[in-house]
Amino acid sequence: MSLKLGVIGTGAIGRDHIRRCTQTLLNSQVVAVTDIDLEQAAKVVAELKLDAEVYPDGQALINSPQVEAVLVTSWGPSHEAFVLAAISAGKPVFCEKPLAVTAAGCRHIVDAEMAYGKRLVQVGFMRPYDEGYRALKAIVDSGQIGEPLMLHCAHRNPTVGEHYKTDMAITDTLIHELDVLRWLLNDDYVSVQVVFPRKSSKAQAHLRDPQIVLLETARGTRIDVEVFVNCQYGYDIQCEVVGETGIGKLPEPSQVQLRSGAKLSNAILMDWKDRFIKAYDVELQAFIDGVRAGQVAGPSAWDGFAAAVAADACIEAQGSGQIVPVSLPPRPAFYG
Ligand code: NAI
Ligand code: ISE
Repeated sequence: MSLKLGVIGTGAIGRDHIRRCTQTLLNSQVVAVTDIDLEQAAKVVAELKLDAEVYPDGQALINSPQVEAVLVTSWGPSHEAFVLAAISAGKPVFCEKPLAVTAAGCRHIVDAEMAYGKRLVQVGFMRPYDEGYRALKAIVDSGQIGEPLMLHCAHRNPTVGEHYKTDMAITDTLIHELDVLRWLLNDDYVSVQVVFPRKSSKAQAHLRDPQIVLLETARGTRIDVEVFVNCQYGYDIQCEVVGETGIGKLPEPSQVQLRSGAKLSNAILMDWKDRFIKAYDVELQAFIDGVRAGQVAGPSAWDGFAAAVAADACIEAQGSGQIVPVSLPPRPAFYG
């Protein structure tokens, strides 16, 4: 039997996840959708030829007996309330990042899930499902490059809209690195600092871009992440791990190498949807399979909380320019 899904938010990623659940993945069916823009929700149902009902709001969708599991793909500030409502209804919920926009919001979800007594929440951190990051982690875990000492990373977008503010470089963009690098190193952050290089003339007037985030982990590994969201040339994710005896680097997405017009070139992707397309497929299939098997796994509410604690410290560091401690409480046994 297919898992009956309800989707809250039919914007860019909501639509993309609905498409993959109905056209690419196995054992799922989208039976319910909603959006604050109900016309848009209805349009998505028509365009993707779904046999799905449009619900008036997220709460009604979560409470519907037709819906067995929920995908939350609305704007970040609405996530906390929808995830808490799904937990109250005892329904598994896949929530896009960020789990909540503050660490306090994520903590509410962690507490509610622990009180429920069983994992219901998977956070949409897809990079741990990416083949390249998995291959890099296998190298780090094998000890082949010795202990990781330093990481040099970059998260670059061609451009962003006027709505994008300086703090979103942390909550919307860096949040992926805050999750995947903890997972890659099996370590937690203890401090952060944010420095601002010369501003790009291509950046929006109100936006400080680029930024460099400096992280230190409990084992003393130092990480620099360049966040540059108006780099113009492409969507480019870089991660290099410098170990004691060698260096491991995230592979480039596979592209045809082109010899033409007296040039040797590789295309660079422009869109995050294409860069991580397989990882999104694998993470959502894992959620569907996990729910059907009665065991939700993957990035947990605790991982969402840990990333948010570091994100809160980064926002403080953006304002102060100082080194800010990251104080993550011990992981509860509930989260393994
Ligand atoms: P978007 O703006 O294209 O779509 C969001 C949709 O949610 C809009 O249609 C909006 O009307 C709807 N919405 C907002 N509040 C709502 C509410 N209370 N109830 C119902 N619908 C509501 O945004 P996008 O890019 O699709 O992002 C959505 C979420 O997914 C964000 O949290 C974002 O950070 C995350 N995201 C994650 C990605 C990833 O790589 N894992 C990639 C892109 C987005
Ligand atoms: C977007 O919201 C995402 O989550 C993408 O994965 C990210 O790389 C991009 O920079 C964000 O805007």
